[in-house]
Amino acid sequence: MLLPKNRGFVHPIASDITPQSVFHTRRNWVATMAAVAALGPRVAWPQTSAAARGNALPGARSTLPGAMTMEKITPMADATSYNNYYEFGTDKSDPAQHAHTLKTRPWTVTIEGAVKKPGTFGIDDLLKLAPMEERVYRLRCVEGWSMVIPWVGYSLAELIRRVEPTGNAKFVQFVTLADPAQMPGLRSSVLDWPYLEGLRIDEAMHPLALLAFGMYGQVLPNQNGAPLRLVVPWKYGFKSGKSLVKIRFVEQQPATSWSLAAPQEYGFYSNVNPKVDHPRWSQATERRLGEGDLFAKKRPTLMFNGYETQVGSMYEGMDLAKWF
Ligand SMILES: Nc1nc2c(c(=O)[nH]1)N[C@H]1C(S)=C(S)[C@@H](COP(=O)(O)O)O[C@H]1N2
Ligand SMILES: [Mo]
Repeated sequence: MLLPKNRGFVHPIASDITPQSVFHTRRNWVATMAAVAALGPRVAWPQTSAAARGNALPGARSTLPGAMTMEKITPMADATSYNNYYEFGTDKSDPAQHAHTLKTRPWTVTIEGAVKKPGTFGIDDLLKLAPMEERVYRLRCVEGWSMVIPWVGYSLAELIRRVEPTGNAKFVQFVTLADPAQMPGLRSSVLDWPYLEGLRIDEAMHPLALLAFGMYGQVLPNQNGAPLRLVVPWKYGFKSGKSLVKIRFVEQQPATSWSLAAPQEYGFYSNVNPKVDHPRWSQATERRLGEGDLFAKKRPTLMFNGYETQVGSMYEGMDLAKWF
């Protein structure tokens, strides 16, 4: 593993992060409830003007255990305007403001390393690789906010099986786009670019690990990781790399951008765990985007973000305080 470099990076402290409840008003509430009521028992989400502009990308409702929480879906306007995509700036409003410069066609994803069938795949072929499913997942950022999103995509395992990993493929590294011409945030050295993430091979093969192409029935907005991203719902949000361009199968635990920037704060595993606090933020509770005002009660954070039944066995015998 590479040695971490100290670049004097200081992640914003909790009080520096504008609570989303202040960032947005409750303007979406009435529209949300009206839309939910109108659509009946099927998965429903607020239809906003932003929603109306996107290109449709429907998915069949997933039957995978854990893939359909009954919790209230976060308004699309909140999920698309308050998020992290550091290649477009470090403020929560930067991705929505600046990600329009991202060009999502042509787009390829290169698969390399310990696989029998390496290659470069075009985005339109990847879209046809497996049937699109709609999965409603919680995603929790280590900063303490969470959301419930109807993603559209298929299990990353569908792609992995087709490239036939060899016995040396113990880990998977994800490399995302780093093009200074499209991404103003690359001028900052806040992270090592390209943004790197990684999973152990069994985690990457877990059916809940989603290769997402859309959300809310539409292709992904740029700020949410177009044209394709990972969604690993039992891990902190930063494990879900956006705008993937390369997937590498490797024998050793790969480098990841957040661990390189601050290894004492961001471990390789980063499973959501209310009992293991981040050095500067409690992980015991969370605020749900789009829900209530500043004084709204926080929700308790669940072990593995509520996916313990599905993923817990992968970590049996591991000291999760050590392997955080
Ligand atoms: N390429 C890239 N991917 C990224 C990030 C990033 O800065 N760059 N931020 C991560 C973090 S910290 C979170 S919480 C989620 C946010 O995802 P969202 O847009 O669905 O809210 O994206 C993750 N993926
Ligand atoms: Mo995050």
